[in-house]
Amino acid sequence: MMSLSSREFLEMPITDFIISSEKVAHVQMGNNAEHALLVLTKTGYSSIPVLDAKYRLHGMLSMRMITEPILGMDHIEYERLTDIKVDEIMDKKVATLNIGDNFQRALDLVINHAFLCVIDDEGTFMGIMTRRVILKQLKKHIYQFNS
Ligand code: 2BA
Repeated sequence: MMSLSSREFLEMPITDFIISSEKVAHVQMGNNAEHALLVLTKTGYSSIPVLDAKYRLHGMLSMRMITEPILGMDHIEYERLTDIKVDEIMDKKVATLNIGDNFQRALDLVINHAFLCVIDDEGTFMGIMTRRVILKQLKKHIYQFNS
């Protein structure tokens, strides 16, 4: 990366730092909680996006949202997993970036979120921006002044 002032750094477009949608593990609206549990367990991610067939973003799903509704009084009711749809348990309030946003907005939001979903003007899911990628770029930028 060429030498950038902090202002130029913060104004960089986010487009080059997005993990594109085809590489992002996700579940689809209508999938049941058993399938979602499998995806979360097999990929190892703690939280993943919920998309529809047209790749529009609808929510976010984490392990706790799956286990919480099946916790009975004295045992875990695993058999209920197939009856629960991800759309019933997902978090619909999702922090998003627009594809046209700059690095500053990503930096502001990533303090409270491990990753941010990136959407276009039609609400189509383009991918995610992770805390790891943002910190890596921030580190590069800080070190250019110390080396
Ligand atoms: P977590 O799943 O809680 O993961 C926290 C960090 O642990 C990740 O940070 C990454 O450094 C590492 N990690 C976890 N699972 C991994 C795996 N299967 N392969 C490689 N590294 C893994 P970040 O890379 O900054 O990701 C932040 C969050 O973004 C993740 O939180 C996850 O919720 C989401 N995420 C990242 N990549 C994803 C992908 N390809 N598909 C779906 N979600 C993803």
